[in-house]
Amino acid sequence: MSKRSMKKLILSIVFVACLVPITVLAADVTVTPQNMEGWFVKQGNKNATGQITAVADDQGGNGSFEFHLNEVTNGSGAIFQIARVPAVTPEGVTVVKVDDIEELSWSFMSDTSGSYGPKLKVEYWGRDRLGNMHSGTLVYAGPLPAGAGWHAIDVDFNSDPWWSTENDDESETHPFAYWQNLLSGVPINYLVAGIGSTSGNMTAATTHIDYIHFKEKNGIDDTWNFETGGTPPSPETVVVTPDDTQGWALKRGNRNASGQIADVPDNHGGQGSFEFKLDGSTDGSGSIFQIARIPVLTVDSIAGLSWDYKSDPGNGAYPVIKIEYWSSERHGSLVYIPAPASNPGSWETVTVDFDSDLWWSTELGHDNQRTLAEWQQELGGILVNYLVAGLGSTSGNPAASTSYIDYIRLVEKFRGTDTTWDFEGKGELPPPVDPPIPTLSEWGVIILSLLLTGYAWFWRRRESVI
Ligand SMILES: [Ca+2]
Ligand SMILES: [Ca+2]
Repeated sequence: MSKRSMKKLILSIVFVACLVPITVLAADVTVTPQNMEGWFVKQGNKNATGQITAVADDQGGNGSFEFHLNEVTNGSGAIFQIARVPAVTPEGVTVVKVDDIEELSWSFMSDTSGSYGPKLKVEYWGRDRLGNMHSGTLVYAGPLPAGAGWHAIDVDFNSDPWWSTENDDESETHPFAYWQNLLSGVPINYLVAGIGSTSGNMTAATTHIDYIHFKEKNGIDDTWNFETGGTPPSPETVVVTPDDTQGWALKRGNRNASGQIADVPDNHGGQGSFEFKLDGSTDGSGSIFQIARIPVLTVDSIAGLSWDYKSDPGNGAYPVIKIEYWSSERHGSLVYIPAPASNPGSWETVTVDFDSDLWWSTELGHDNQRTLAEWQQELGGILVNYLVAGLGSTSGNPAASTSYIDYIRLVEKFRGTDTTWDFEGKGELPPPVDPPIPTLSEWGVIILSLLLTGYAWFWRRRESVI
C-alpha cells in the first residue's frame, strides 16, 4: 500500500466519520475467506503468499492466517501483509486515533525453524493535536518468544519497545505510551499484520497469526479469529431516500444536467428510482450527472455487481456504473458499458460477468478493455474511491435524455456485505461529497510544506522488517 493511498483513505475516514455515529461493540469476530470482516491483503506483497489455512490455533480453533515467504537471494525482499481499518462496519468507518488504543495483543506461530513470526503494526497519518502532520508506521520491536509453536504477545504499553518509520530509525525505540503522547490526535489508517521486508535476502518461512485483539477507549474491543470455511454474506436491501442517503451523494463535476430520486416505479415493485437528465447543451462542454458512494474496499474485494436501468425511450441513452480507483501509481475509473437495451424505455438488469464483460479504464483508454477479473488481477488491493452511477460525458454534445437507475447491488467479499440500494422518495441527494482524497494540487502544497520543513521522510517508500 503506497503512502499516498493511505493518505487518501484516511481522508475518507475523516469525512465519513462526520456522517457515521460511533457504534461500539466488543466482539469476538470470526474471519473466514467468505467474509474477511474488513481485513484485506495489502499491496506491496512480493515473493510471498498469504491465506487462511486449516492450521489449528492456540485457543481451540481449527484455522489461522498463514504467511509464506519464499527464499530470496537477489536482495529483492519478501513481504506479505494484511490490513484493516480499525473501525469499519458495513455502515462506514469511524476515526480511531493513536492515543485511543488501550490494548493490543495477538498470537503467532513461528516457522518450524523458530526464527521469527509475524507482528502487528499501526499505520497512522494526519495531524496531531498541535496541528503538525505525521505519517508513519509504528512497528513492534519487543521481545518475540523463540521456538516453534504458538506464542502470545500482549503489548505492555509502558515497556515494550516500538519504533516509527516516520523517524526511519529502528534503533530509536520507545514504549507505545510514548508514541501515543507524541502522536496524540493522529488518526490510524490501518492495523497491519505481516512479515518480511521490501528488500534484502530472505529465508523461506511459513508462519501464522491469529486472535488479533484491538481495544480502544471509545469502546471498540474486537478479537479477530481466522478460520477456514464460512458462509457468504446475507443479501440486504437498503432503501436510499433524500433524508437517509445511505452514503450516496452527488459527485463533483456535474454540468448541463440534473438528477434526483423521482416518482418513477422501479422493476421490483418500488415507487421511485434515480433519474438522470441531460439538457442537450450544444456548446461542446459536455453534459454529465453522477452520484457516488464512498466504499471502503479495494478493487479486488468486489465479488458481485449488478444494477437496473431504464433507458431514454427516444435515443436509448442509459446510465452506467463506474469504479473509481486511486493510488499513487494508478488512478482512473473502470467503466463497463453494457449492450444497449433492445427495447428503449423499459427496465433492464445488468449483472456483471467478471470473466467476460469488458471494462475500460479512463487511465488507459478504450483500447485496453479487460474483464473485471483481469482488472482485479492487475489492480489488486488498490483502494476504490467511489462507486459511481452516472450518465453523460465531460465533453462534446450529449443528446438531451432522461434515464433511470435503481437496485444497485454490490457484493464486497472483504467486508462480507451484499448490499442492494433501492432509491425511493422524491427529492435530490445532498451536495457533493468533498473528495475522499486530496486533489493533486492540494498534495503539491502539502508535500512542498513538508519538504520545506525538512520532512523528507514523506517520500520514503522503504518498509522494514516487521
Ligand atoms: Ca483461528
Ligand atoms: Ca426504487
